[in-house]
Amino acid sequence: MHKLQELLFHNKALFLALDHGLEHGPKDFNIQTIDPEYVLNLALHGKYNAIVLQKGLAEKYYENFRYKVPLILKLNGKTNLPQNVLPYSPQNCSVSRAVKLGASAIGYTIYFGSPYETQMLKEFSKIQEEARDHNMPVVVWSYPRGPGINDLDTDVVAYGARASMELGADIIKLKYNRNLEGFKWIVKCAGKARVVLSGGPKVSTQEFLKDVNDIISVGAVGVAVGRNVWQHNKPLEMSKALNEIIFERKSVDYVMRKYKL
Ligand code: FBP
Repeated sequence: MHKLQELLFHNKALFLALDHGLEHGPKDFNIQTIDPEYVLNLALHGKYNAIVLQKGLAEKYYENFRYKVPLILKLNGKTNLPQNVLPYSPQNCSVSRAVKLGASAIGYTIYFGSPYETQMLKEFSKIQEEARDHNMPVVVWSYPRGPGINDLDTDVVAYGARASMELGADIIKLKYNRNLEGFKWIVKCAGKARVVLSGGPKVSTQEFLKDVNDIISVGAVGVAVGRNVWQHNKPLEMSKALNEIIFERKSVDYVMRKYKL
């Protein structure tokens, strides 16, 4: 059984996200992480369930990792240049292209509550059905966003989780507002879809590992993380620590001591 399919049975997930060049621009990277091969090697040696890439990175860098690290191909994306702050993330790749590139799952961001929601839901419904035809899991970046939306309000996050599940997501990537009771409800709202934490901007090691540990304790299956790992000064140790917290349920104190984080 494929590693990513396995996760749907074992309920544990550790994904490494590398789509920031498009979403945020190269400012998130340093001289090492600007090289996608460096981050792909981290995904391999850090034993991630999958790497998240946009089409162009997959075309140019994924071939050597194809049978080693499963790929979640992101099918939409946008820049955050000042003129482009509108919450619409257009599709830039098809499911059949994702299959050709060796993807094991596809990813799509939905900005629930955005003035472009209708357009995005139309795109997504087609993608979701095509993914079903190819037997590929569907990962939704559930990011409520737009005028008047507080994307960290528990009810708003829960609405996004429920809507994603009802629209056919298998895995839902969402933000955590550090309200653990609220997160328990969010996981319930996602039903049989699995919930993974979206990493967010870099915070202290202890804060991040605690967040991961907390959300797992209330039913999330893991994390889809980018900056909190590859911006860390010990990214491999951080990956090992995450592995032990998620897959072995080791404590935060234990892994921090073990890996000198
Ligand atoms: P991080 O762990 O670095 O936050 O990555 C998760 C992610 O969803 C990326 O996949 C994506 O590029 C980025 O965050 C989008 O974040 P935002 O839209 O909040 O700027």
